[in-house]
Amino acid sequence: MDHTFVMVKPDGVARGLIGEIVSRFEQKGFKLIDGKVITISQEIAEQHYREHREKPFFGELVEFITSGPVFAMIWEGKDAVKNARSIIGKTNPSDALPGSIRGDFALQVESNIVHGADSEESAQREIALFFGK
Ligand code: DAT
Ligand code: MG
Repeated sequence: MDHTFVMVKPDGVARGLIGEIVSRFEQKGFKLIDGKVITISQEIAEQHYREHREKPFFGELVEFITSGPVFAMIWEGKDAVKNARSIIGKTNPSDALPGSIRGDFALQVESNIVHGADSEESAQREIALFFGK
């Protein structure tokens, strides 16, 4: 079975949306393999978002993701990466369809509630980074 890495970002945790987001993954048919509340260090944040290190928003992105606790998860299911991205919705909530998590709960790209790995390779790397497995 395929696995993917997902996390509720600090804005989602602060707004009390962990249960709602977990529930949507369960309803889709995913199986929760692991999950934990953590506060991400500067070093882990920079590694996690290293593909964006040259982007103008990198500093703010790292500051945001380290600003409070996140809920990190491993989900199992068919085409896990693709199906997780689909229920999460487009990066910019303005483009995310109603019915997707970002479409229903977010307005701004800087605080779009939830992260989902974007490829098999990223999923494996992120699971190793956050769960050491
Ligand atoms: P995703 O989270 O959908 O994989 P991404 O990897 O392109 O999107 O970007 C990572 C995060 O960076 C994204 O969830 C929110 C933030 N971000 C992306 N584009 C941005 C922009 N133009 N301005 C500010 N933040 C942005
Ligand atoms: Mg991404």
